[in-house]
Amino acid sequence: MTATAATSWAAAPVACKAAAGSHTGVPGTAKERTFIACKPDAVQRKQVGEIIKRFEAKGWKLVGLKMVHPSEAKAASHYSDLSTKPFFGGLVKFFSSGPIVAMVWEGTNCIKGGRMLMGTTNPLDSTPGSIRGDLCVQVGRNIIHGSDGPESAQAEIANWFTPEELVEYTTVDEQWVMSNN
Ligand code: IDP
Ligand code: MG
Repeated sequence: MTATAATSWAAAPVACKAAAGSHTGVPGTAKERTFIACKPDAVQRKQVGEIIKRFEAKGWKLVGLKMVHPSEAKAASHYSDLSTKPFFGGLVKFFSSGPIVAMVWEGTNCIKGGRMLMGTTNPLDSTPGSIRGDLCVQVGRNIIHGSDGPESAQAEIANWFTPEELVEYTTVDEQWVMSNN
């Protein structure tokens, strides 16, 4: 029997510590962060893995994740900018109707790019290939939330995650995703 040499990757340490500085990210840089949530319909329809797969495949990095069953008050505060809309009551009831998967993703252009991956608010207008374009048909059941700009990203990350709940680490493929010529 031939002895197998120890592989260097197996022993390679992975840096993993609480994010230094602001845990809400630095918009416009590779440290940009966005808040993404799989809504209650995504959890019930078992589309959480599909959503995560698409963000991973793009090249962004998952730096925070938890399952939460939001209270009505939490749902209302998350959607407070829509409080005057006629659908606000239904939206709050729906968003607090079951568990969601709350996440923070990190990487270049993840706020705007994340919105493009999601597709437009109304799935009937969402491009095929986008998450909403491929997986849903109803605006009130559009399975995913994503921050719509740098300010909302920072506010939403702070509203859902403490600094201790987010991690800073390096993945082995990062140079292949991030390098340029
Ligand atoms: P977004 O999720 O694409 O950012 P927003 O305008 O922020 O869209 O609206 C938040 C959520 O409210 C939407 O994702 C959708 O589920 C719901 N919503 C938006 N417009 C309507 C509507 O006209 N009827 C019912 N629900 C709506
Ligand atoms: Mg929005």
